[in-house]
Amino acid sequence: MKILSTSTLAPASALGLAVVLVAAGSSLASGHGVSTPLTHYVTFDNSGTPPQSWEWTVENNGSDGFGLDEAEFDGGTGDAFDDFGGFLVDGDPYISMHPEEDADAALLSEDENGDIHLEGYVAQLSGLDVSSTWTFFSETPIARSVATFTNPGDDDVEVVVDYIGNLGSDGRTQIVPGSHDGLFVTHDNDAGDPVITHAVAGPEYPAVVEWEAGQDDISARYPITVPAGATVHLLWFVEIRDWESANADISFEDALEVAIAGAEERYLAPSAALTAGDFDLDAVLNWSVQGDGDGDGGDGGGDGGDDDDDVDDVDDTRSDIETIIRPGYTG
Ligand SMILES: [Ca+2]
Ligand SMILES: [Ca+2]
Ligand SMILES: [Ca+2]
Ligand SMILES: [Ca+2]
Repeated sequence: MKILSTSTLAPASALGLAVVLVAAGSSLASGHGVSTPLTHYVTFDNSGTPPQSWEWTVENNGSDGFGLDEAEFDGGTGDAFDDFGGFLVDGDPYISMHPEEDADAALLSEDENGDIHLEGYVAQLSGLDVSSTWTFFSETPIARSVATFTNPGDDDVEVVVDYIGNLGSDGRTQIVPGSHDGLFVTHDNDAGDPVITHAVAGPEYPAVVEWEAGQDDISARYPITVPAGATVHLLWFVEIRDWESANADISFEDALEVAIAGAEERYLAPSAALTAGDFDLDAVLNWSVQGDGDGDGGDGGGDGGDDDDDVDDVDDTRSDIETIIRPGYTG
């Protein structure tokens, strides 16, 4: 059972899971997105064992784009981010604005799994129709963003997309590389912020990671080509992990170890559950997620189950992907 509220944290349900949405003036309709103003708070309250609740805050972060303002565990570690996970197209931030009201807003919906989606409104950037959808999973503190680029024109369009963000770990930031450069874990060296898993590209799309201790900015760069008339996507995951709190009986060191192991398990080949959504998996440029599972579970939007045959229109652009993560990004 999901409990929705526009004001305060709802009590945990008998089934142990509740989700609370806090956004002034918003309401939630099942099956259809409803426009909601930003800043938007998405809180999941899981009263399982151990009980845990966490909150994501989403907004238009100015020059850092439509992304996370913050994420934290109730009664646990906090300050995961200081504006994070937005993206730039040729240097211009993607911002979600209500088309008529010219105000910060996004479309809010909840799916049958209790996962929450915040779909940004389309903006025109570099000749492309650009949007972004954030998904917050109800079972695990994982956020996914899917950027969508549609080329309405008659000529191919080449752009550079920068996924950017700043971490709450500030000057204590440490990075632990995963098995490939699109996968890594960041932490604040035992100072009280959540351990964060970042997945910015699949193993088939090796990234160049550069990092210096003490830098808390992340940027991953994707030069992409959007063929005339085509739609392509970039996909990113970020996961927060609590440690040594009232609801997390795990040491910092163990949390870090679990985060690294979990990163390999979850994001080398993301599951159908993690990639479900109303977008074409075959058109994802920075991950090989088509053919995931048995071929029909990877797309909850109903248009991905039969797409394994039509990858040709975007496959050529994949070789253009080069991911660079560099410290010291200043926006
Ligand atoms: Ca902010
Ligand atoms: Ca913060
Ligand atoms: Ca901090
Ligand atoms: Ca910071």
